[in-house]
Amino acid sequence: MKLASILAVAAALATAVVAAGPAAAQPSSTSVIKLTAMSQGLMYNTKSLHAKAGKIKLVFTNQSMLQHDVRIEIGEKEFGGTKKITKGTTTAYLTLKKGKYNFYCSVAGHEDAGMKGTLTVS
Ligand SMILES: [Cu+2]
Repeated sequence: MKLASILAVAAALATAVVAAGPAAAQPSSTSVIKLTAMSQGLMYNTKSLHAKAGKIKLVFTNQSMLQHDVRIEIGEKEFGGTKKITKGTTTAYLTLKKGKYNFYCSVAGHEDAGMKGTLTVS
């Protein structure tokens, strides 16, 4: 093989290596929503949450010594939510389509006391 041919092959190989380089990082499509139950009173820190349709990470912080959770529903249809916790943070994953959902605390009496709001998924 002549030197010119060897160089041509080497150049082709170098190009191939560059082209095969590391794949672009997958963009994360999970939207994160955060909700906090206040330390005093039966209330969350907001009445309205927004998320993008698809996979949703729900991060719930309970600042109270009282037990709370967050459940997601439309009417009486449940779409999931967190477990009940006292002071601390817990995470739940949901997969939701576009729509208007209600979030609420499932501990007896808490929803009626005001622990509820609207989750808009768009
Ligand atoms: Cu509660």
